[in-house]
Amino acid sequence: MTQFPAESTTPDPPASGRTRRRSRLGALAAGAALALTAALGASVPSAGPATAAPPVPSTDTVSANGHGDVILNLFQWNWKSVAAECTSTIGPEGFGYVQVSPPEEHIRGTAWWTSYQPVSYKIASKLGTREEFKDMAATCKSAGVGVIADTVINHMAGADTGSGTGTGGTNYAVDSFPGVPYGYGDFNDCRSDITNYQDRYQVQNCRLSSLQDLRTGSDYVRTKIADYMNDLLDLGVSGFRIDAAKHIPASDLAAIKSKLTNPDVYWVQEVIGAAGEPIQPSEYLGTGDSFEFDYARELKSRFDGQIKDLRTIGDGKLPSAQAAVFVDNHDTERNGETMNYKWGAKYILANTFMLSWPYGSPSVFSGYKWTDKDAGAPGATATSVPDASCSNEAWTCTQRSREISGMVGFHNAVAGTPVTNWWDDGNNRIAYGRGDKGFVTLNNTGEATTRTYQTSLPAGQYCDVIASSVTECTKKYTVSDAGTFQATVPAYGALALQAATSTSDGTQTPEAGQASFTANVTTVWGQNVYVVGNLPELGSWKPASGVKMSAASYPDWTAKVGLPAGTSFEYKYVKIDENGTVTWESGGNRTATVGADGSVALHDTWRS
Ligand SMILES: [Ca+2]
Repeated sequence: MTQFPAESTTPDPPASGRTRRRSRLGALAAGAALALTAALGASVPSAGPATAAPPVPSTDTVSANGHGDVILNLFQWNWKSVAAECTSTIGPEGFGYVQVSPPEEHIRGTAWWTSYQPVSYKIASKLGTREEFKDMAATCKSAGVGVIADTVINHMAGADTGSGTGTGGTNYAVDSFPGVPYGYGDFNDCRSDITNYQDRYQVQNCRLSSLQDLRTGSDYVRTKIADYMNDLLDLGVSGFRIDAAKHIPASDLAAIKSKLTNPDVYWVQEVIGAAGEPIQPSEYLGTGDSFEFDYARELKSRFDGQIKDLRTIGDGKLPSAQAAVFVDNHDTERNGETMNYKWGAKYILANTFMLSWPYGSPSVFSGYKWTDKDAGAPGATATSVPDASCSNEAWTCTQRSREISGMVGFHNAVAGTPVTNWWDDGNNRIAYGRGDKGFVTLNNTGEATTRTYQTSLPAGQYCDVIASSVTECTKKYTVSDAGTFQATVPAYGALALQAATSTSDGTQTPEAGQASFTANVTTVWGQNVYVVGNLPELGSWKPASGVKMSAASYPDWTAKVGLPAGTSFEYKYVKIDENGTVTWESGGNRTATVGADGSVALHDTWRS
C-alpha cells in the first residue's frame, strides 16, 4: 500500500511543495485544506437570519481582504457534518470561518490526497453533493460562519494515475479532462516532475509529484478556473484557500482573481516559504493573504525548547495583516514540519498562544487521528466519507476542546488591544495581558506554577476561560485594586482571564433607556432562549453571543439590553439546547428601531 516516505528520505527541499498528493511511491500529499463537512441536518432549522448574518470579523488584524477572523480548518469533514457543526459549535464558539476540503470532482480512492487530484470542476467530491455543499454554505452563514473553499487550481490529476472515472462519474485520462474540458494544450509544456526548487520555471511550470500542471498563463484556462470559483461564490462561499499557490505565477493568480464576480473576496494562499528559494510568499500579497509557515515552524521549535522568546514570533515574518497563521495543517501534521495533535497538552498550549497573541489571522486545525499518513478519513471509501462525529475518538475535534472554545471567545473579546505586562521566567513560563480586557499565562513545564501576576485589568472578578466558558464561569479570579492576582497554573497548562459577560436579567424591572424583549416561546427542559441580532449588543448574529433571556415568566421569555438610541436593527430568537444545538425561529429577520430615549419594548411570539 501506500507508503509515506520517512522524513529523512524525503527528497523534497524543506518546505516547498512537499505536498500534494501522491501515493504509492510515496509521496506525500498535499493539500491543504481542511475541511468540511456538514451536515445539514435534520435539526438544523433552515431559517436563520434570512438576509443577515454576514460574518463580521473582529480580529486583531484587518487583512487586505477585509476579513480576518478565526478560521476553523475542518479537514475531510463531509458537507453534512460541517453544516451541523456550524450550527452546534463553530458559530456559537465565535469562529468567523470554516475552511473545508476541496469540493471539486477528483480521482477515486480512500486516501485523503485524492481530494487534491481534480478530474473536473463539478461539485461532486467524496465529501458530498452540490446540493449538500449549497445547504452547508447557507446553514453556516445562518450561524454567522463563512465557508472558505480549498481550491485546487494549479493542476489536475497525476499523470501517473493514468485514466479513470472521477468521484462524480466523469472520465479522464492523461492530457484529457473532458469534464472541463481541458486537453493537451491546456497544460504547461514541461511534462516532467519538479526536481529543483531553486528553479522558478520548474516550480511553476513542471509537475508537482506528477500532477498535470495547468497552463495558467492562458486566458482559456484562467476563464475555466474563474468559472469554477464563481460557481462556488454562487453556492455561497465566503473565501478561498488557494492550494499550491507557489506553483502558480502571482500574475496568473491576479488575472484569475480579476475574473471573479467578487474580486475582493477573502483569499488566502498556500505559499510554502523556504529560505533561499527564488519564490517567496511576499510576492503573493497583492492578491491576498498568505500562510506564514515559518510561524508554525517556530511554534514547534519553541514549545519543544523554550517559550520565553515567543514575544518576537512576528519578527521577520509576513506583515501581520496579511499573515494566516496556524499550529498545523493537514500536510504539516503529517510531515513533521510542525506540531500536531499527538503533542497533547503542548499542542493545546500552542493553540492557546496563537489565539491570544496579536499576530496574523489564526486557523485552528481539526482532522482525524492517523498512523498511516495516507489514510483517509475514518470510514472513507473510494467515493465517500461518512459523517464526522465528535463522539467518535477517531476524529480530533479540536474545536470541541474546552480550551480552544474558550480561547476563540477570548481572541474575539480582546481584539484590538495591545500586549501588556509581559513576563517570563527566562525559560518555559510566560504571561502577558491584552490591554484592559484579558490576561494569559502559559506553563510549558511539567510542574504547576504558583505566583502573583501584574495585569492592566480593572479590579474585579474574571473568568478563566481555559477552565470553563465565560458564561458558566466556574473558575473565577479576583484582580486587586493594584491590578494583581495570584494563580496556580497546572503543568503544561494555561490560564486566560476574561471579563465575565453581563447577560441581562429579565426579571429586573425594565428601565428607561433600555430595549426590552418579551417572547412567548415553548421550550423543553434544558433549552434556553436568546435574542440575537445584527448589533454587537445582540451578538452580531452569533447565537451564543446573543442576550440570554430569563424564563422567570415562562412561557414568556424576557430580556433587556442597552442599545444605541435611534438605531434600527434586525433580530431573531433562537433556542439553544444543553448540548449546544441551536434552533432558529423561522421566517425573515424581525426589525425594530430604538427610540430617541434609548428605549423600545418588543412583544413577540416564537415562529416555529
Ligand atoms: Ca503551475
